Amino acid sequence: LIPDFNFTTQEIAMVNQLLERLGVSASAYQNGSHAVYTPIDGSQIGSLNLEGADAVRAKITAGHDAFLAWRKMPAPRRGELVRLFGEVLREHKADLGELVSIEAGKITQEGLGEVQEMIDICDFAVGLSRQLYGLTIASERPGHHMRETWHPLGVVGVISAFNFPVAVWAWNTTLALVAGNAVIWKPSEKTPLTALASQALLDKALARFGNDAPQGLAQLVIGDREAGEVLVDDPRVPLISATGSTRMGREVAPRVAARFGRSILELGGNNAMILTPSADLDLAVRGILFSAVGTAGQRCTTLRRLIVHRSIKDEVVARAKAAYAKVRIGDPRQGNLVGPLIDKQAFSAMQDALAKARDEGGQVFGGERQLADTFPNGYYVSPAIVEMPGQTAVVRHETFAPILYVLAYDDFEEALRLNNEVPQGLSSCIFTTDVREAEAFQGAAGSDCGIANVNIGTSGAEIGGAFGGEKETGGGRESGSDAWKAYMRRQTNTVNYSRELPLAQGIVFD
Ligand code: UN1
Repeated sequence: LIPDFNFTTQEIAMVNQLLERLGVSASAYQNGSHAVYTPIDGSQIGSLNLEGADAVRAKITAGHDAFLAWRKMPAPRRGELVRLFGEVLREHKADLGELVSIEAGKITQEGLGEVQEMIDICDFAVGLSRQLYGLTIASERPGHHMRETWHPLGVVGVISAFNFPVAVWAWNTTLALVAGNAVIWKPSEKTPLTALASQALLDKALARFGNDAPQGLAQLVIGDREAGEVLVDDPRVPLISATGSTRMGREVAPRVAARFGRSILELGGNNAMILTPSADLDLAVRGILFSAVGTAGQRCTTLRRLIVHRSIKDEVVARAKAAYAKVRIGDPRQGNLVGPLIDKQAFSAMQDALAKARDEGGQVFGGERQLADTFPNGYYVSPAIVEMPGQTAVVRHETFAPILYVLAYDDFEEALRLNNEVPQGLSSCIFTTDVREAEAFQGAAGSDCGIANVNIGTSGAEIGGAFGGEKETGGGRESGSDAWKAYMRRQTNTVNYSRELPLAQGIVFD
C-alpha cells in the first residue's frame, strides 16, 4: 500500500525500479539541473539536463540521414517496426500506465487507457502500412494514365503537452514511421520521464526489428523553448505536429509557415454539450461526469460548457451536483476518480477563472482546494459547476481545470449558436432522442467543431476517427481516417504510353 503522504524513500525507489523495467537508466534522469515533480504530492522524482540548440540541430541531421534510408524501405516492412512496438507496449502497459499516473497525475484507469490508445494506434498504423493508397485518375489524353502517389516527407517534429504525455506522441510517431519518415519528439518539460520511457520502449522495438532500421530514426529531445524553436525553424523538418495551448500555436504556426513548412496543430478546446428536453438524463449526467471531471478537467476535449434547455436546467444541475459530490478526489493511484492538477500554476489559473466567473455573474459550486493538509504541494480541487447568466468572457476562454459553465437556452437555434460562439472548435456533443435535433447538430449548419457526437460526451475519442478541430483549435487532424496523408507528400503522375504527344486542353503547339 502506498502511504498518503510525501513520496517516501521507498516510493522514490519504486519509481526508479519502474523506470528501470521500462528501460530507462538512472543516469538519464538523475543529477540534472531541470527538476521533475510528481503532481501527486509535489515530490521531486527526477532531474534532467535540457538539451540546447546545437544538440537539437545534430539530432535533426541524424534524423534527416535516417529518413533518407527509411523512405526506401517498403511500407509494409516499416509497419513491422510499428507492430513490434505495439507488442512491446502490451508487455509494458501496466508499468507505463503507472508512470503516467505518477508524472502526469492521471488516475490508474486513465493512465492505462492512455497506453491502450498507443497500442490501438499501433494496430491502426500497421494496417495502414499496407494501405497507403493513391488514386488512379482518368486522363483526358489518349494513351495516357494518371495516378496519385504518396511519398515519405522527411523528419517530423512532434511537440506534445503534459496532459497526454505519451499517447499523442504515439499517434504521430506510428503514422509518421509507416509513412516513411523520421521523428524527433520534444515532450513537455513537465513530463520528460514518461517520454524517456516511451522512447526506451520504441528503442526496444527497434532492437527487435534488427539492423535495417537506420540510427536516428526516432529521437527524443529533452529541452525547453529553445529546443522547440530550433525544431520549428529548421527547413529539414517539413512537418511540425504541435499539441498545446492556442498561445503556443500562435507562435509556432507563423514560424513554420514562414519557411513553407507544414503544421498539424492541436490547440485549445472549449467543448460544449447541448442537452435538450428529450434527452435521456441518466445518460447525460454520466456523460457530463466523465467528460467534465475526468482527467481533472485537463483534456483538450474536456467538457467545459453545458448548454441546457431552460425547462430541465434546475433538475440537471441538481443531479450533476449530486454526482459531483460523490466523486472521490485523491491520490490517482488509489482508486479515486479525480487526481491532482498538474501544478500550482494550474490551480491559480482555476481560482482566477472562478473569481472572474463570479464577477461576471456566475454562481459557483465546488472548485475549492482539497487535501491541502495531506499534500501541501499537491493541488487537488473539487470540480466546479458554475451557472452563468450568459456566454461571458471567462466562458469563452479555455481554463485547463475542471470548471463546467452552465448556460440555459430556450430554442434550439440559440443552443447551436452558443455552441459555436467561442473561439475554439475542437469537440462538441448533443444529448437528445430527437432525430431532427441530432441530425441538425451534425449537419452543415450545426456544430462547427472537428468532433460532434450524439449521446456521447466530448472526451474519449477513439483513434479510428480523425482527431482535431477548427478555429483556434488549429485545424489539424491526427490519428485515424486519412490523417496519415498529412505525413506524406502527394505526387501526381501522368504517363504517356502512346506514340504521340497530345497536349492537355487540346493545345496545338507546332
Ligand atoms: C487531448 O485532450 O489532448 O478524446 C486529447 C480524448 C482522447 C484524446 C484527447 N482520446 O479524450
